[in-house]
Amino acid sequence: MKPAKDSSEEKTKRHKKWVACPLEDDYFGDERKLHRLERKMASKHDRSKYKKTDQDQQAKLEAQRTPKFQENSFEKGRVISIVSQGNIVMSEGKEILCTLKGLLKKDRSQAKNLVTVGDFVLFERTSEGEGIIVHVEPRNTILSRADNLSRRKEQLIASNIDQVLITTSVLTPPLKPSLVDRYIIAAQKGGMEPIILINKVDLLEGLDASEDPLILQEKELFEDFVKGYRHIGLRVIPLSTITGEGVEALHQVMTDKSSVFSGQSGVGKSSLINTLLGSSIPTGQVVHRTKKGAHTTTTTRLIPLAFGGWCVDTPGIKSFGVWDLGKAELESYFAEIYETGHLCKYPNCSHLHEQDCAVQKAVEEGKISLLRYESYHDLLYSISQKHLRR
Ligand SMILES: Nc1nc2c(ncn2[C@@H]2O[C@H](COP(=O)(O)OP(=O)(O)OP(=O)(O)O)[C@@H](O)[C@H]2O)c(=O)[nH]1
Ligand SMILES: [Mg+2]
Ligand SMILES: [Zn+2]
Repeated sequence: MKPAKDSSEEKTKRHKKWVACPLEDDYFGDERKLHRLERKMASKHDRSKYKKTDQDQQAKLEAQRTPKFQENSFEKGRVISIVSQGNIVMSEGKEILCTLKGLLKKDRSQAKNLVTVGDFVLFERTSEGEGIIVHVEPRNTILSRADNLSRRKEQLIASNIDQVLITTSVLTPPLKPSLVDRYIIAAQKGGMEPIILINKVDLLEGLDASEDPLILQEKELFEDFVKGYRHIGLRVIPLSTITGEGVEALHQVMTDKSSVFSGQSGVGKSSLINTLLGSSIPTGQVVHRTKKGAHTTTTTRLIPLAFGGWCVDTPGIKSFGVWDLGKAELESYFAEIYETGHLCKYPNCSHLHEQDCAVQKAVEEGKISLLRYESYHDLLYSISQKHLRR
């Protein structure tokens, strides 16, 4: 997402756009209720365009929202974690527990959380260890997703970050290319570089690995994935916290950068951070039956790196829907498919079953990754279904 766009029209539009993820626990809201809500919102915004009193009110709010910097009564800091008691702001090496100034809360219609980890803020100190956030600096980059429950709001994960370390694993939990593609899009939309980490590769090499059909199948998927995603210029790092494979490469990638680890529960985000930093963040077991993690990390936290830079550990996500994604935009994130599509016989070719489809031909010839092709259709399907899934 680009930094906050403020026009009321833009805000109304936002409420309509999200792309569901098939992994999500199904939640189907009441469509009629939603339409009512949307109409109400639209009329509210329309009125404010015309009524002078509303305009004055808006201007007054805006003025109150922007603190008077020349007064110098505010201190600068960075939100490093959000806990149930409030926001932890790091300022000059100290942690200050901050609440949000009431006026900032009025923006809540736009995003589920108003302040996110990584935000640079101004705060007013109320006591030695406590304060009130009065202003959030414009964000350079932002990682967000469609809010899990209402799906009408944007959920901010972290801000002012250089790169998203899309963390995945093999076997427990298994590699899911279409989830990776959702992350790639979210990272690029938010202005960050996506880097793919595939953890637990040790599980593909064990003694039983050559006989177990499940492991052989996953290994083939892993190899196709690495080849296909590197082919389109993405960085893919196979890793293992057990053998140490890839850890040095990860160290280099993270040095002097801000990175956010994000991915499903149980893939080993906290384990990787512990291996890199020698820290002891709690890690959890993967449930044998479901091959899912136990949601061990519960709060997002920005951690300073002794070798330069920052990293963010995040709780494992249950689902990941890309916020505000349309069909035309989706194509731009699958450039290899879009460009080859110009050669198809039919201009509006869906690349699914048509004759003389250049995309299907390229997939058969191995020029376009089958995994990327499947992801593309999966996302396209989600976009077309979004009105049903609200
Ligand atoms: N075989 C193998 N297991 C690993 C590796 N890295 C981590 N694990 C195990 O995977 C499990 C989950 O690790 P965590 O670091 O808690 O995973 P997480 O992604 O932080 O999970 P959440 O905090 O729930 O989101 C733990 O039992 C780790 O010991 C690895 O490279 N190989
Ligand atoms: Mg964790
Ligand atoms: Zn085609």
